[in-house]
Amino acid sequence: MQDDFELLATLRKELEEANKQYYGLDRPRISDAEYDALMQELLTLEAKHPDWVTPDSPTQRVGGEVAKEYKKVRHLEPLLSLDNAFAPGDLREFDRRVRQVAASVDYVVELKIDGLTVALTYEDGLMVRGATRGDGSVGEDISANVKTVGSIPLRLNKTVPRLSIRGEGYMPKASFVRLNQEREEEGQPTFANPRNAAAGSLRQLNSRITAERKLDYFAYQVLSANELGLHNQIDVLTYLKEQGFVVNPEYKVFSDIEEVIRYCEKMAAERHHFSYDIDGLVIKVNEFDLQQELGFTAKSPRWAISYKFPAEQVETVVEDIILRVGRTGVLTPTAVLKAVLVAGSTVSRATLHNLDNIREKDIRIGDHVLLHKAGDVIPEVVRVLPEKRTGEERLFEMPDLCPECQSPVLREEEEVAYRCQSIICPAQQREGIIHFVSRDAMAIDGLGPAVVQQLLDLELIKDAADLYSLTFEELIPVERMGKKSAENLLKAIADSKERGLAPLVFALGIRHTGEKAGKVLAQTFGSMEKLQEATLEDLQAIPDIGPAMAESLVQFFNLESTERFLSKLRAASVNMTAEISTKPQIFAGKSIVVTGSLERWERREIETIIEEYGGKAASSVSKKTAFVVAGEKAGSKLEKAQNLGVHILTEEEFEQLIKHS
Ligand code: 3BD
Repeated sequence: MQDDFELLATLRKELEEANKQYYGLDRPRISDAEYDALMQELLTLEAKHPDWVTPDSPTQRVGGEVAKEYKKVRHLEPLLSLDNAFAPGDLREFDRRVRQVAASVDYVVELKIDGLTVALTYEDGLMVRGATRGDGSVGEDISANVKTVGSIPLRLNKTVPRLSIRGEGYMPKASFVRLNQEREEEGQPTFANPRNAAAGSLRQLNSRITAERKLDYFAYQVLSANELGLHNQIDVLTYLKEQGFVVNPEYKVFSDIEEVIRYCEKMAAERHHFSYDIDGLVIKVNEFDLQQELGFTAKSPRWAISYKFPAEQVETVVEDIILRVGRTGVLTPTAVLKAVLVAGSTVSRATLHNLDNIREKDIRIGDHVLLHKAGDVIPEVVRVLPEKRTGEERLFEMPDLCPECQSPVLREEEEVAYRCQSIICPAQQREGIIHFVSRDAMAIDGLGPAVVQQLLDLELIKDAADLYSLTFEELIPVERMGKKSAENLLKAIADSKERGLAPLVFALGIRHTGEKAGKVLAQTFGSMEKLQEATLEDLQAIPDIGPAMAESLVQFFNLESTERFLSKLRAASVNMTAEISTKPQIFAGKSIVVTGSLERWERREIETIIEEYGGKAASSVSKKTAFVVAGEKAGSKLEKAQNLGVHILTEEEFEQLIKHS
């Protein structure tokens, strides 16, 4: 009992620490896989002792609560709107009105994140509610979903009786791109931009889906800030950071509107460089006293204004519509465009998603269209310019046969996608191999789409399993493959054999079975054999596995081609077990830093050893470092360890330690 309780506390601390590092400036010291393993352990422990579950436990972030509908909640204070400025002149006008009240003024300029307002309430230091904006007075209670957002603290660093926060929930561009890719592969409709994707995710009735969507949050407002001894917006941002919120770091203070304008223009030019969408900046009078004096119009403060970037849309011509065949056989229509510059890069292709989208927007070959980038990344046709039609434009039709293998193409019920029905379609096989080697799957570096295509063309491989029998001599004739890159590629292929079961299950590209599912299945079954033997009932009994996924898993493992493929992997001694370390966990909970050049091990090897024995291989020395292993020519890290009084081991000493454990 006592042991369990101590373990529980340790696990929570580690997870909270990792989470803080992830959202703070530090690089996380533990990997995603280690994070998942700790989380799993904590979940198991809490299942054993349900009365130990607290509202701020990291497990409360994994989601799982399924609501039928959202409760309405009245905001303590209504959410305000903002006046818009579209040109420097509008900002000078705003400044003039402010200066009628005060001769000197400081402005805080913040990026305007293109997400959605989320209001948070904390009581006695704990998050008790998250709500959407709604109509400004009444929003929806989305607490279960908000808890899955890692950058929102479940507990404040300093307890106060009550705290109301406002900020912007958003989806980073990378998450958006990935989500849409997955949805396109699955034949589901895609989101138009990260804001819609974030809104859709936050309004999920099943909070586990929200948890998978990787949302983020920037806080910018505190209600009743005066009562907390805060006197201006800079105080607010500082306070929010102290309390554990993430504040967008790009804010600046200026006392001259011309400086504000210059900063706005600078940010407008750099708007595409951020990892999240911004649609402008917000300019706020810093001092609360002056804010109060300026007051409000009907619904927006006179002390703040938003400077909106013009929407970036450019005109171009759809020269052709071609089809791309994806890994799951989905045919995605793509527009071939007259090349244009948009949102910082030249674009000559745009996904048209599916036939419904083409028909809805009535896009025809030869049309003049307006183009933008969804989430600043994905080129997309906004609308057609019908006034520019000549009558020469041609309607696009889905073919009856796959353009790559001439097998029948069918649209499945309740799907927007058309799929090639063949299971031996070369395009599907190529895309399947590209997926197999991708970063979250088998992580084989140096094997891009072009090389995969060549390996197929040269008949060096027929499927991904053939990669494991490639030789150096075979690789040399591949275009642009030097000796060094051939060696590196072979090493990467060999290394991938030890990726373990979870990435391998994901790499197989089973329908509905994503990266997360790979982890769950690996955790549950421990080996490919066990997973292959699982019945539909076994799979449906797993909380994270939905009926569609269970169905497609059984189908997949019943295929003779699956058995053949897995046998080839087995023959190549690809590890098909979930790694369970058999080593004594002597470094459990310890953070160890390796520095200098070593004689006995490669850097990666010693780090693996540390992890096998339960420790964390950290990159920087702090008071929390258990010890440092120092090799030849160790520099500043060794010095820091000496200064902090951290224990220092030689390579020999480290070796003795593990030998005698
Ligand atoms: C941001 C109001 C004030 C507290 C009112 C000054 C209008 C969306 O990054 N500050 C920000 C951001 C939004 C803000 C304020 N600071 N209001 C701010 C904001 N850094 N996006 N907004 N909003 C939030 C809105 N949203 C939907 C419909 C109508 N208005």
